Amino acid sequence: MMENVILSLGSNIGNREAYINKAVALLGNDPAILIDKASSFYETSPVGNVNQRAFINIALKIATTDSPEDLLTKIHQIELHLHRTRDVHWGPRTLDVDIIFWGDQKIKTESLIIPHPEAFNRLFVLVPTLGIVTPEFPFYNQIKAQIQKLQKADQTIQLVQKQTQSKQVVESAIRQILNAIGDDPDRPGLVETPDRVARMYNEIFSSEGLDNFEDYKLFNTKETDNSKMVMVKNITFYSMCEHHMMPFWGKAHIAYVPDHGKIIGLSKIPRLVDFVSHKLGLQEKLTDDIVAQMNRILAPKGVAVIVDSRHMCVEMRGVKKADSLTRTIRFSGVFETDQALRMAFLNSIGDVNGKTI
Ligand code: PH2
Ligand code: MG
Ligand code: MG
Repeated sequence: MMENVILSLGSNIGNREAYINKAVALLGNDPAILIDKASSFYETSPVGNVNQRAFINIALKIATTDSPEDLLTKIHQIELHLHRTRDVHWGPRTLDVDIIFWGDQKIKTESLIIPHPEAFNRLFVLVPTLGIVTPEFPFYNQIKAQIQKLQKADQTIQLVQKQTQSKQVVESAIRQILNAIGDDPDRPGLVETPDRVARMYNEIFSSEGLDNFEDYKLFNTKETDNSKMVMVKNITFYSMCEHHMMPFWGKAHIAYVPDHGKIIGLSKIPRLVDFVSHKLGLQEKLTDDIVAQMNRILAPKGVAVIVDSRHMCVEMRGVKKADSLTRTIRFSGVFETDQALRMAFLNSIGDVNGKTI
């Protein structure tokens, strides 16, 4: 039987909103889970005796055909996938998902107590929950009464205007910049510019606050030839430099030598390049990031990366060296030790001496 299940999600490490959005997306992707309603986002003071950053909390109403135990297993997988660690009890976490209510049922298993035993002591659970349940919900009155009581306690909870908030901040900042450079943000050509820039930033900085590339699939192949190099070259990227917030763009060439037959879907390598470029950075950092992510995901025998890039901050301002090219090269593992392999990589880019863009 389908029950209305209430989950509480919390995050207080890194890009908190992004972790929560990602968790909601992962839950929603599961064929046995239907997301019925998500609450607003709330910034909440940390409850418990650990000195830590404020949390972002939301409540989620889902319908599921899973048993509570099966849902809990899936939740743990999602937490793990989003780098949840359990070092400090009640300590900071990238993501915590708790099952709060399961319809009006009382459930006790080895790993679960529902309703969540702390639910009625936590404003960060009750306030978001009240926003997504109707008065028919079995615990509605109890939730409401308890919120009244707890509001006198020392827990703080503040509504975050999700999305609109950061977008509005960017828009008003762009208006200020337009004014400051001596233009008029209200003239016809500029009235829609702040909105456009804010939407563009949302797109080109979509990886801000996210440390790890997650959108990949690995395959295990029969280990036939371990020295085989896999290479994807000419991957176009566009990024923004952190010194001037000006574009740098070019091509990345990436090779790796698999270990134990572990390989990654080829289309995921360009996606990885998109991931590392969609944040403020530097070409050096972007190159290192590609190597680090490849090593983390695949633990291959070695990785080779060449990035060739043009930098607006060099060409359009300052020294104004149009057409200059910056090349960064990083080798790890067998590419460091095996000169023949290194040469094979350089030769197969098709351009050892000159530029590739
Ligand atoms: N989670 C905890 C401990 N303390 N405090 C807030 N504000 N939000 C949380 O999600 C939270 C907490 C343990 O799960
Ligand atoms: Mg919790
Ligand atoms: Mg938990």
